[in-house]
Amino acid sequence: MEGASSSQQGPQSEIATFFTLEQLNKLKSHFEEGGVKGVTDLIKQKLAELDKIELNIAVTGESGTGKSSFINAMRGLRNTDEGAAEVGVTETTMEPTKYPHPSQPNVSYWDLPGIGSINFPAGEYLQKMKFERYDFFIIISAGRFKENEGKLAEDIKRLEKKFYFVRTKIDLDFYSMRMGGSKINEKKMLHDIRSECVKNLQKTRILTPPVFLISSFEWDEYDFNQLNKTLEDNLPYIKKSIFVLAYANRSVEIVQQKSKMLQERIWMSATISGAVGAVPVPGVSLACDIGILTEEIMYFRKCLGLDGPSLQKLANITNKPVKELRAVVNPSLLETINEDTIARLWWGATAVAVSVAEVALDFIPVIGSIFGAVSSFYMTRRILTNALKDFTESAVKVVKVAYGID
Ligand SMILES: Nc1nc2c(ncn2[C@@H]2O[C@H](COP(=O)(O)OP(=O)(O)O)[C@@H](O)[C@H]2O)c(=O)[nH]1
Ligand SMILES: [Mg+2]
Repeated sequence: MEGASSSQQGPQSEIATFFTLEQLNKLKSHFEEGGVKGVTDLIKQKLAELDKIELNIAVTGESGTGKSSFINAMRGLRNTDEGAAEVGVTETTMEPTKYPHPSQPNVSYWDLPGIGSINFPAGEYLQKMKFERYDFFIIISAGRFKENEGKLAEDIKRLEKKFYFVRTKIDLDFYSMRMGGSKINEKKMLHDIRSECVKNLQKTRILTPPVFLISSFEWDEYDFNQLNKTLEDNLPYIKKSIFVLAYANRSVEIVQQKSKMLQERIWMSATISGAVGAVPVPGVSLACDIGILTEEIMYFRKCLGLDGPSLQKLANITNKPVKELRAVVNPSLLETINEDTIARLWWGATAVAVSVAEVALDFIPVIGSIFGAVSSFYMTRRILTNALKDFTESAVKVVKVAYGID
């Protein structure tokens, strides 16, 4: 796939962590020279950097093709939800409009006016849209892709950005076919639509256009998951992490994927915990930075969709009373997170097996052995790991109830 693979920033060249190999080596040498202090500063820097990382996704296509609906779907919103982009309106602005993700505001979708609706030459379109702002482009059509859309992709490629073609409203194709009395061979129909899209685009210099067939109303059908997976796989690791954490809880796999991403932050929080603001937590024999703990735990809750607004959104999407979803969550996880919660849930008490993923990161044993078993590093990691486990378990139950999975 051309759009996807050209000028790849190479997630493979980075090991699967927030740090590059080079940065990990730097951490090691800093530790050897400056001890814990040197390492702590580097990690604080990295956490601050992670907070600032942005992902900006451009969505372009003519009015009526389903851009607004797509932008809503990608943000886990139905068209009628609060914060949703307005649907079914003719665009009046020639400026890109920004739509931040409701719970991951660093992830934004930008609604760009279609290239056909604009009065200046195609070559200027991307300049006018401030192309450098975007991590990649999604080119939308509800029918055949046209020559100017293929040309646009050529320009995007020339500017060393990635692009993906999304053909929306596939559900309508099936509906019409059914209404017309034809017997449906789903596979063949998708194959035919795809071939036609590809054939039209191949009239330009894009020889292997990445085309995805979707319905913005059916997030589990057609190529919706494949599109997300492809976008994810083509992002550098740090951006991938916020893209993944922004997923709506559509499946058990997604919950587990998010949980794994969150797991990777734990050792960083643990390393900086204990330096300042350490207070004894009831039921935990060691002082921990309660500020770091509660902040991180609340972040887990939000990312795993167990905060109030996220649960409500999932209830809306799946037509389930929110009460039914809340009923399968450990009630303490829904309350205010503080020292009492941590003590009550025994997060500090049970031993935690260090995950294979953590051991694989060869920096961890270094840090682990320095701080030793009786340190706030160890204790913070233990509490956060246990907390994450409980939130993940509850989130899995919620998804199963919401989507009726056994
Ligand atoms: N059936 C179906 N309708 C869609 C889909 N996407 C958008 N629509 C409808 O198409 C119309 C235009 O959608 P909108 O998102 O406003 O398109 P925009 O003008 O490109 O932003 C609205 O009536 C939507 O409800 C889809 O995937 N399936
Ligand atoms: Mg619109």
